[in-house]
This record gives sequence, C-alpha cells and structure tokens, in this order.
Amino acid sequence: MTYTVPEEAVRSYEKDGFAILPSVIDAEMLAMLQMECGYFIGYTDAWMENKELDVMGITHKGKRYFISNRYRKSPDMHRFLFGELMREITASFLGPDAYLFVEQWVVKGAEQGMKFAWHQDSGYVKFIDRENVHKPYLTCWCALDDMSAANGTISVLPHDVIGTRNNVLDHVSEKGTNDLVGYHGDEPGVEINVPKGSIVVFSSTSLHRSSANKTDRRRRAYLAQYSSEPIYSSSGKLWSMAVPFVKDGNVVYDRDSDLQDHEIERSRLREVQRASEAGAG
Ligand SMILES: O=C(O)CCC(=O)C(=O)O
Repeated sequence: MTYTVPEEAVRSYEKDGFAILPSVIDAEMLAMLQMECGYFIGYTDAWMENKELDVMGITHKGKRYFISNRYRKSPDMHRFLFGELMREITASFLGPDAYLFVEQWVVKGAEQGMKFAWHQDSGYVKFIDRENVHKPYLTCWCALDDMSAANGTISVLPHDVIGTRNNVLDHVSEKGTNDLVGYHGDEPGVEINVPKGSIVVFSSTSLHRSSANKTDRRRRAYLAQYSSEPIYSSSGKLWSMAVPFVKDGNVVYDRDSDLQDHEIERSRLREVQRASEAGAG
C-alpha cells in the first residue's frame, strides 16, 4: 500500500521545523537497511583497524559512527533513497524538485555509544564555509531500532523556542568529541521515542542532539538528506552531492547514469591527483 504523508505532519513541520512519521518503512526495506548498516559498520571498523585509527572526525571506533555517501557501493540502497516512500516525503516537505544531498549511517555502540551535541545540520556547512548561503534542506532521520532516551535517541528543538527558522547559528567545535555545538542553553527539546521503521523529518536549521546509548545493543539510524536545488560552496564548488531524484514531481533518478557519472567524476579526480603529484615531484 502506498503511504500518504498526513496534512497534520506537514503543518507540524511548517510550524516547528520537524514532524514524526511513525512506522512508515515497510518490513522488507527495514531489514535491507539493517543488513546494509551492518556491512558498512564492519567495513569501517576493519578500515580504521588497518590504519590504527580510533577517531576519524566525529567517528569514534566502537562508540559512534558517521558513515556518509556510500550508497553507490550497495546493490540495494538506491531502492530506498530513490523509492516511492522518499518521493512522497520529499514532495510533501520539500516541494516538486528533490536532489539527494547527503546519506549517512549514524550508529552508537552498545554501552559506550556517545551522545551527540546540539547542532543544526546547516551549521556544519556554515562552520566550514562561513559565507555559504543555501535554502534549508530536509533531513529524514530513519530509526532502524526502537528509539528511546536509553539507547540514544534524538531530541529536536521546535523553531520558535530560540528562533531557528531560516537562521543558521554559529557553531563551535567541542574538544575531545569534535562535535560542532550550536546551542549551550537548558531547553530540553522534544525527545523522540519511536518504534523502528519510523522517520523523523526536520529542517536543516532545526537544532537537534542525541543522548548516549546505555543499552547492551547497538543503536542504528540512517539519515537521508534532500535539497530542492544543488548546494554550492561560496567559491562555487558543489557541496557534497546533488543526485537528481525528482523533477517537477516526476522521479528522474536513473541508477545506470548515476553510477556512470560517478565513475567518470572519480577518474577525473584521479587524473587531477596524478597530475598534481607529478607536478609536486
Ligand atoms: O542519530 C543521531 O544520533 C543524530 C545524528 C545527527 O544529528 C546528524 O547526523 O546530524
């Protein structure tokens, strides 16, 4: 059965900057996401072990993982990212055009899964590129496990609490975790307790954070972020990705050309790197 986003959820999103869509991922898709998640965590662990790394940016081995933009390596992820559910969600919250901007696994290890500080997703863009101006984009936070305060769920601060609608705050880097922090106040926000298979959508200017995982099981989430237009850095370079998904309400994603374009881009980058290494030598 196809899913329709309730009007009430769209109204919540417009008012507060976020909305909860309970149990919208079907069982087959959820099982696929859970299995792919296991693969990417295993791969990342092995890679970090090989490089003798315990920390890589905001990823801390065994404790907290952020694994981004790997969907092309999976035979199945495209079915979720560019499928009917995400088409309906992006059409309801973003409009008739949608590009995949970022996709990311966020996993907290059992018993030692670290918290993640208050931030806006757009705050990460602004921290690196102060002059950057972009339309707020849409984050779809997908619960792959039942989520509660005990296992490190997220809390979201409604826009009106401190005025985050279309407002990107300055973020500071936190020593030790490398988290960027956009809010240091006492507001608790709305804690999200949802069953696995639920999606929380929020705007890239919505402040959110997550608690530590104190349970004896991993806590798995998957984030898919979509923009209504490609996002460029202030110097004109494409920021992250802009994979065409929906144009004027019609799905335009084509996996073959996505893989092919990506391969062409990768070989172009390899060429540039070889040329610069030859120049440096
Ligand atoms: O799942 C979480 O712990 C939060 C992830 C998050 O806030 C993010 O990646 O921006």
